[in-house]
Amino acid sequence: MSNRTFTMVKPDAVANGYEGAILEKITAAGFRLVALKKTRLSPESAGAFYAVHRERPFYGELVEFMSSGPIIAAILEKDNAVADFRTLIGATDPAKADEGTIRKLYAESLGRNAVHGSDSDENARIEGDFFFSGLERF
Ligand code: DAT
Ligand code: MG
Repeated sequence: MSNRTFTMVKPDAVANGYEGAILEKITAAGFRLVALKKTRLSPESAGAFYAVHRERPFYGELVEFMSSGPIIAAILEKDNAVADFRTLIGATDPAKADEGTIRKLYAESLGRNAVHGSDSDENARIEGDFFFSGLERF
C-alpha cells in the first residue's frame, strides 16, 4: 500500500472561495503537502485526465466544468492515503456525503463536487505524474 494520493480542489470550490478552508481541512486531517500548485486545465487536458469516463453520459459536462476555471492540484502523503482521503472527502454526490466531509461542507452538486480524490494507489501515481515533475515534489 502506497502512502500517497492525489487531489484537486475543483473550479466550483476555488470560485466559491473555499480553497484555503479545504487545504486547512486536508492538513488538519494529517495529510502532508508533497506538491501543490494552482493551475487551469484546458478542455483537452481535462478530457485526458478523465479519459476513463469518456463513454459516460456526463463526460462532456465534466470536461467543460473541470476546464471552466482554476483548480488547485496536490500530492498528499499520509498512512493509508487513498482510502483515508476518500473518507475525508465523502461520497461523490454531496447529498449522500457524511456530515463533516469536504463534499458535504463545500460541494455544490454531484457534477460540481468541490474536490477530486484518487481511487487507487495506481491512479494516485498516474494522476500525480499528470501534474507534477519529480523536481516539484518535496
Ligand atoms: P469520484 O470523483 O467520487 O471518484 P467518479 O470517478 O465516479 O467520482 O466521477 C468523476 C466525477 O464525475 C465526479 O467527481 C463528478 C462527476 N460525475 C460522476 N457521476 C456523475 C453523474 N451521474 N452526473 C454528473 N456528474 C457526475
Ligand atoms: Mg473517481
